[in-house]
Amino acid sequence: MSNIVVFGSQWGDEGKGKVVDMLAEKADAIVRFQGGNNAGHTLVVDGEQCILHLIPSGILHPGKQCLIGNGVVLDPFVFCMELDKLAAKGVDVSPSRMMISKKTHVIMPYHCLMDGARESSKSEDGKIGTTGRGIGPCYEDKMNRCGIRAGDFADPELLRDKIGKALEEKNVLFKHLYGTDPLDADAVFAEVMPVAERLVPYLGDVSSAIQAADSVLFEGAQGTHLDIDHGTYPFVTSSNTVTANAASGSGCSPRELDRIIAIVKAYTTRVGSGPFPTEQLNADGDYLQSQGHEFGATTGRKRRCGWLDLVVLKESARLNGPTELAITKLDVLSGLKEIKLCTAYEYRGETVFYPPQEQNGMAHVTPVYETLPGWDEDITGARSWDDLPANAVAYLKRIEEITGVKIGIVSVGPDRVQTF
Ligand code: 2SA
Ligand code: GDP
Ligand code: MG
Repeated sequence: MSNIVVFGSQWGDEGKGKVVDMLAEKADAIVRFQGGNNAGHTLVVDGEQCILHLIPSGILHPGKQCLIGNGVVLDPFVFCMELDKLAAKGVDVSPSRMMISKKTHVIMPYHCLMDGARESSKSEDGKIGTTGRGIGPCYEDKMNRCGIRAGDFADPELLRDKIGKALEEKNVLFKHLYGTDPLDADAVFAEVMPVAERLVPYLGDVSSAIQAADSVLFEGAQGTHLDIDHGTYPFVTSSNTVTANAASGSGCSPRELDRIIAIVKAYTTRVGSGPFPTEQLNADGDYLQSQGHEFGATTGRKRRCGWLDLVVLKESARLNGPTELAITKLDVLSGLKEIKLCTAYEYRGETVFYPPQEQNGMAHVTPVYETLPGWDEDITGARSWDDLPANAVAYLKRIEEITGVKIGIVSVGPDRVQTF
């Protein structure tokens, strides 16, 4: 088997976790390469649900190596909690099968406070709607070259020194801009040290581990339109979510990426603020939300819902170069009389086929729809194309036709086996 990248082609929550879990059976190693515990990746095996935030979605397959790449931002408290939860279920989470890159940046308690303080200080229409997990502030420190890396956990003296330096500037902001109490470096150090010590045995060279494996699964988080460069800026996350980052976020060459799977939810959802051209603030949106159980897997927020947007998908195809599409949640569309597909936008008097690149351009487009007939049948038991109603097949074929990318995987329910 070759190396595979799995990425989200919309605004996240396309069902990446399920697909990664399914493909992990044939991989040697599964690696997260960006984002942090803002992610919520849901796996369902034999009817039992497991939501992972940091640990790669291959963990339920015994013996597979799970790697956290340098491009991730890791909250050590959440990592330890996730370890404990999995261990309690009898899953092996020992360092023999799990590794954190020494270069991975660490989300510190002050990053979470900063995330919350920033959001609270913004006006309603300026709020990003972050998950509040300290993701943005941690990436800021990385870019500002004052971040704490997982490797620093093995050197308490260095760690204490870096916490002190980081707080010099942050405490000014806390005190004078956000009106909160400044933090004491010794107290932060004392709070972090127990989890830091627990993480030391997991530290390693992820880049070399990838090189040594025969087949690696790269697990993307969030989605292409939340990408810091290519998403609906500023309503984006703080990392590159596109496939190119699978290489730099884990320490391998782009030439190692063989197969690229775009995860596409059969409709669109978005959680948090920002433009969403095909959003349906009506009975159709409510139907998708309730049938799809669309709630944030990390924060529990209700997800916004709307029709499938092929302009968004075509842009994702252009940016990520998928070799195939995996269509998920097709079953959720059952029962709709008609299904709409957005094929273009009207923007400033013109018909456009790619998202406008001006800030807020996406907030001023009008979707152009094609309407297809729906189907009534319950398709959760379908295990091949032949089991699908003709209208469901026609819907999928139209997606292939417009995106120009073949469908390789279809998912018709949350369980690992509800796939063909
Ligand atoms: P952040 O916290 O700085 O990354 O937030 C910035 C924006 O990115 C969005 N974002 C997400 N969107 C969809 N799913 C995500 N994961 C969770 C899930 C979300 C949840 O699996 O459902 O539980 O709310 C995710 N993570 C970040 C976020 O909503 C902001 O718009
Ligand atoms: P991720 O972040 O991309 O891994 O996706 P999430 O786990 O946040 O959200 C996807 C949700 O849809 C989860 O609750 C999954 O269990 C569920 N899911 C995945 N595939 C399917 C499917 O084909 N049908 C249905 N009904 N649910 C699915
Ligand atoms: Mg999710």
